[in-house]
Amino acid sequence: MTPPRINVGLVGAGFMGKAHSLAYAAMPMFFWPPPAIPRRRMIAELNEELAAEAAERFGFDSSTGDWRELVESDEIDVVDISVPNDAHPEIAIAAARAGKHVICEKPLARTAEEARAMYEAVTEAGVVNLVAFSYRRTPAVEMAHRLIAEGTLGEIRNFRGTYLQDWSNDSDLPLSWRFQRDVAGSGALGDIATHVLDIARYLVGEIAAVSGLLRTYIPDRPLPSGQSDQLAAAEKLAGAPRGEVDVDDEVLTMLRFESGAVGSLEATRHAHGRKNFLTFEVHGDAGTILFDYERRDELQLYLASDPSDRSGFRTIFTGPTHPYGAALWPIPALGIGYGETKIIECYELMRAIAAGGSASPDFKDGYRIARICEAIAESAESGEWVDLAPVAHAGK
Ligand code: SOE
Repeated sequence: MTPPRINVGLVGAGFMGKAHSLAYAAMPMFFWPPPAIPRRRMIAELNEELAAEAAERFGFDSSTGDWRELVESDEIDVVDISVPNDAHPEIAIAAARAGKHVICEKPLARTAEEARAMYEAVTEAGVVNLVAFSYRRTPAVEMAHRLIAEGTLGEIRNFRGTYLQDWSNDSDLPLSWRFQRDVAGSGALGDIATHVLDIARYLVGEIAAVSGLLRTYIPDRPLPSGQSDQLAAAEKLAGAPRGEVDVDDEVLTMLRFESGAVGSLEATRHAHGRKNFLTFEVHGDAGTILFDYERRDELQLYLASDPSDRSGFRTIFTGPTHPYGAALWPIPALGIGYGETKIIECYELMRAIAAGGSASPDFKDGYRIARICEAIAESAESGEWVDLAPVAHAGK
């Protein structure tokens, strides 16, 4: 059977554009025969010149300086949104209305209201939709999901998650879009805590209530050059003028799950020494698992049933016998990278499209996570717990 070709239109050629382009090119090399072969058909960027260069670099057949041309093109089957958060709703809703399947980088949107409109548009159009929370694709994380689903840990009691980075510590780092509410929607909350929320929901289930805390450590930053030159000229200021940081640098929250389990989550981009420290620890009444993304080929498992004189955490190195392992590398602990998690994400997207099915996490998940984030911010403001009502199905 010749796998179907699926024409991809990618909007954005930055950090995520690179990761997604790699995934479209490499996926069939790993998953053969693939459910479908993604074709890098068209790429869009801010202008024709940037787009043409990106097409050359990332191997796309054509390019445009206007994402609307890409969304409207009959040649495109799936639209990939890899641009800053404020552009997600307009592109996703236009793509859905044009009958295109949609993959969107996380967080889905700046607000729950925007995320809801995106969820409704893809539901109405009946297109496949996926939010790019790719850390759950790590084989060790998928193995954790399998162990929990099989009951190996027994009844789940507690989820403890972290996502710690330190790249924001330099107070002279410019005021990029990630520090501006207008563009990003929030700071560490939307940018990295959402990754942990996705994994918490995937491993333990739906979150029913939160009690949050937010902090901003660096209240202002130098304006990016374009803006600073105009301002400096206008105000004849010595040195770079600074702009206000109106988002959080750190978020902590307690969690209550619908299952009765409890949990906690911490995320910051200000933890000196922590680079991409996404971790979780899950306690059940029969055992515990630990995962640390900085040691992503490993999963730590403790079983309470082990005899006391030989009980302890065992290290499971992921390899060919683990989730997605047969398609990846033939030797355990050979080293899974960020690229492979995006390749697996691409495989799942193509599988859903080829089967006419649905992908996960989808826009409903993205909307739910946006609501959880708003509840955390609301709770941080009031100092009270905030309950979350179940998500009503779109269109209802
Ligand atoms: C920055 O914090 C960032 O690039 C996030 O935006 C990504 O989602 C994460 O995967 C790596 O760190």
